Amino acid sequence: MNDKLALPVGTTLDRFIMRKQEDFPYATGELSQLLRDIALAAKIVNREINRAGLLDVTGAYGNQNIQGEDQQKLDVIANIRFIRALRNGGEVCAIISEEEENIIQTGNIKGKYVVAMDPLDGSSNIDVNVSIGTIFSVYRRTSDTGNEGTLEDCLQNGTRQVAAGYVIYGSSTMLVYTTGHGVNGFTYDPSLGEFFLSHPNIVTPRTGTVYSCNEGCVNSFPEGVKNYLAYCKESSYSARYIGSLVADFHRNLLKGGIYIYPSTAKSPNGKLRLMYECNSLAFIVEQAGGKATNGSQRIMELEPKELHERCPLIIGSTDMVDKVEEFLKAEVTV
Ligand code: AHM
Ligand code: MG
Repeated sequence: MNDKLALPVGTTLDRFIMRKQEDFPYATGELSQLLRDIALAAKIVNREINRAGLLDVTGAYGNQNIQGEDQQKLDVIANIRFIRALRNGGEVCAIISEEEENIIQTGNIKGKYVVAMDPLDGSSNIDVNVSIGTIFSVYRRTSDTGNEGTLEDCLQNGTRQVAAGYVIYGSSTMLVYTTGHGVNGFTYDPSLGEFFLSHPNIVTPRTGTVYSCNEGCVNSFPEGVKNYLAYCKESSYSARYIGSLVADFHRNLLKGGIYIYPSTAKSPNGKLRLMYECNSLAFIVEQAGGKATNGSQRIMELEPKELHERCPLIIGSTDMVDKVEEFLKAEVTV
């Protein structure tokens, strides 16, 4: 037999999840099912995004979310798709979403998990064919099963995540996730309708030469961040800012670099949301050997007080994040 005529297509996400489950003798398969539900929704959202320009689903929806931001039609569509997949899957009792003011009860009172998500991040890039993403975190509920999910179930700190991941809808679509045992990335093959393992065991470089932030707001950045940016320029680093967190994060994760969204005059607590964006990416970056802080505290140890709370985010290669913290400390002690 000449195997070279038909090379293997590789490991599918489903098979990978199943194999990983076998590593845990008491695993019941519920988390595996949940991850598969997310992958299914991601495929559907990927289809909607690919056809967006043809289906009149670009542009504003004509509504604002709880944060007063204009919702795009695709924000709303992605929100519906993920909620529906998780509700149908049955493993999740409650969902919190950047697009919804309150906890979404799925009706699956026996579900052991809650999910926090930003169904479509990078809204300003939706209409212009620039990469956008989905971000999610999974927590085990703390209340007893048999009842609806509670606020306490949803407001756990990032160290309690049992899984986290993102989907990047880019030049190719990828799903990257962790369950606390390293980070693995899967690339979507649209012709087969499957995600395949393409980036096993992602380890982020310890340092890098790329910094990502919205420098248009630099005048209201904290002094320590301004000083770090001056240091980046003196060091001839490259600036790369897509304005889609998932895309900027993904590039820096693979190549080394740092993403910074600090406090600004417009957003005194930063713009990004602790529960929907920061915790999930913090878990992933740490699992890949990187670091995430709000400037003085580890993101995953922040105790959330409300669903839609924001925090400054400094995330990426460990040495670079350490350097920003040094500059911020120097600012405080001067
Ligand atoms: P969104 O959740 O409303 O899409 O906002 C989050 C996005 C991030 O993806 C991105 O990094 C950031 O907002 C860009 O903000 P800015 O335009 O202020 O630089
Ligand atoms: Mg977002």
